Amino acid sequence: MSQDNADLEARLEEQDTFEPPESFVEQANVTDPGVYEEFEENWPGCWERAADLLSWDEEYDAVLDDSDAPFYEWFTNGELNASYNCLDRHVEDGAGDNVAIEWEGELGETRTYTYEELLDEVEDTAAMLRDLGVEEDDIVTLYMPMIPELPIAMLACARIGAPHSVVFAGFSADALATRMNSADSEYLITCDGYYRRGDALDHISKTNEGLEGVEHEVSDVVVVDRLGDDLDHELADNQHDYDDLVAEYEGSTVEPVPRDSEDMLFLMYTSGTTGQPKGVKHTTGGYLAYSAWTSHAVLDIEADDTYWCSADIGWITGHSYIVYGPLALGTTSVMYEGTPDYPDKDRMWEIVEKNEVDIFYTAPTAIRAFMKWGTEYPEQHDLSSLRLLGTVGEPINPRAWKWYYKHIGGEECPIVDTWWQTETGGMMITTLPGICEMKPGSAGPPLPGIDAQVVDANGEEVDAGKAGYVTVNNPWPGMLRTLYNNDERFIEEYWQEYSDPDADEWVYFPEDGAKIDEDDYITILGRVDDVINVSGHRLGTMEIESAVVGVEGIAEAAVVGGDHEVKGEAVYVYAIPEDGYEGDEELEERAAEAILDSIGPIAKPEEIAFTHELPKTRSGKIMRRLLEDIASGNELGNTSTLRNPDVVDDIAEQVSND
Ligand code: 6R9
Repeated sequence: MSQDNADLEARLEEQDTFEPPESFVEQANVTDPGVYEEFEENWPGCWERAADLLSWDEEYDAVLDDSDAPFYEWFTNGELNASYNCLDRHVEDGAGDNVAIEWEGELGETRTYTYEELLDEVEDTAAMLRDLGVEEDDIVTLYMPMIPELPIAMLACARIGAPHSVVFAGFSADALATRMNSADSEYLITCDGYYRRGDALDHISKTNEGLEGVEHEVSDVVVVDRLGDDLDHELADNQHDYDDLVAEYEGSTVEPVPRDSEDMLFLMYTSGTTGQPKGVKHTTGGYLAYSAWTSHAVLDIEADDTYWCSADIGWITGHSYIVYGPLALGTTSVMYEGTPDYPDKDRMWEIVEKNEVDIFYTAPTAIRAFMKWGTEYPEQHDLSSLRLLGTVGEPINPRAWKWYYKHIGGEECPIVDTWWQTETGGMMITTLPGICEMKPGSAGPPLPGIDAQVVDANGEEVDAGKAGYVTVNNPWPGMLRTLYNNDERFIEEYWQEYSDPDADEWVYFPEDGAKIDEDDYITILGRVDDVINVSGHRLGTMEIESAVVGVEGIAEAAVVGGDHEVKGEAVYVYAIPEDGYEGDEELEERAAEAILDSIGPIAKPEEIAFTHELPKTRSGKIMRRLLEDIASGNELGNTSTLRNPDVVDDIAEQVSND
């Protein structure tokens, strides 16, 4: 390392605040620091600013109706269509030739859709769905990887007022069945397979296995052919080849259906404390306004930008910040099918250079992997087109933040560390890149109009520097409206903890721990429930536990998250064999297999340790904290409150030996 470089590294290491670069501020979408006050003084009217980014078929009467809190309604009696807002209006405005989606296939092929072309495809698919019998409010399940047919199908559903429920393609057959059953969904769009590191993966067999677990009749399954001759498969009677079928509707005109602002746009299942995934319901007006507003204010997206969010559309980040937000603003959204290290570890930077990407939004787990691979990969490419970087999904450690800032942003791009959730629909806590100073490791202040704070167990705000829990006092347009078919659980999960229903005071509890500093910057510490965050993906430990105890020969299991250098957290399983069984390799394999079958490869355990007992408190509760410390290799605290302190050493020894 040269002396200059060494000086620079040393300076960066010590620096803990960063001003937004002048060159960025000069062109930013939001630059007036008065925006915070403006939103506060004119709340909830301030949210008109978000609604104004959309085209409404029918003006709304009121911004917010809180008469049945916490079942809030936004932009009441307004009418609009999400697909119209993401497509037609740009074409009508003369921007039909602008690129909407720039797709990069894993094998190096590309597909480019202008707004006009995307609209055509969406209309054809919408006509096809309608002819299959899909009616307004029917839930259509989309079980697809990162291929253009996925956003096309989402927008086609939105066009005819059929909510979609996207199931992440990496999820298992069981996960597909659970979600289709819960949503009572009779239509499915899937694909034959897809590529991972050059290999063709079979997706249709997994789909068919999942369909066997669907309890109601599935009317139609449409299968996209991604693999061509790379996979032979037979279509069942109710299954159709997507290309053949959609070809029959080429050139169709399908008028966008005006939807009430509060009509459901989509369902998205996410993990919670108990076993069953939660069906988070998002609506048309509030969600779209909020994803567009945050794309504008935080990601600084403009129509002539090329913007790339490297998330998968199967997660909320892809919904809000690959599809709905960016397309509502008429920008070019890059979509990458594959893995960051195929064919080589510079793939991401090659895509940035080739497409002259202006804005790049990714996850800390990816940044940690880039960092591990080394600076030579980004250095092979010209990244000077970049003007803003973002991260989401989990806390980013200051070292990874600084690496991203220096080696990807060339110290010229602000970084937005955006905290939010499937349930919030869009970003909640983050700096505004044209206004705020950045503090690596801290997400920043709540966005204008978002009344978030850090409180103790009694709901009192904690002092600067003390740890507590994030809560949000005001509703916001992008919030979930309920859990599908389960209003009761909606209240229990998010509102019970800190609200005072008698006083009609409602406080949203996201179940994250945090600290706040004297400038109101919030540092997120992680989940406080039984959810772990593996590579930015939320996994319920209970779901994994129930898969493991379902294995013949396993009596009891505890699943916890342990620290992991790249993934942030990794899955650790502690299990007790039943009498007559050995905790041997075979049992370990069966446990791993059960997790793969019930959730998918993202939940692959880092370690499965067998033990004759689990550490329990005197009241019989499993001491998860202790298991987490063992998994993370931390020093173990006091174990004297345990009923069975000896077991801890046994387990720790086993884990460290592996
Ligand atoms: C968007 C998304 C939500 C959970 C959330 C929190 C964690 C997300 C974060 C972050 C620290 C950030 N999380 N962003 N933690 N800093 N910038 O990830 O949604 O999959 O529902 O996960 O992710 O723990 O509660 P989702």
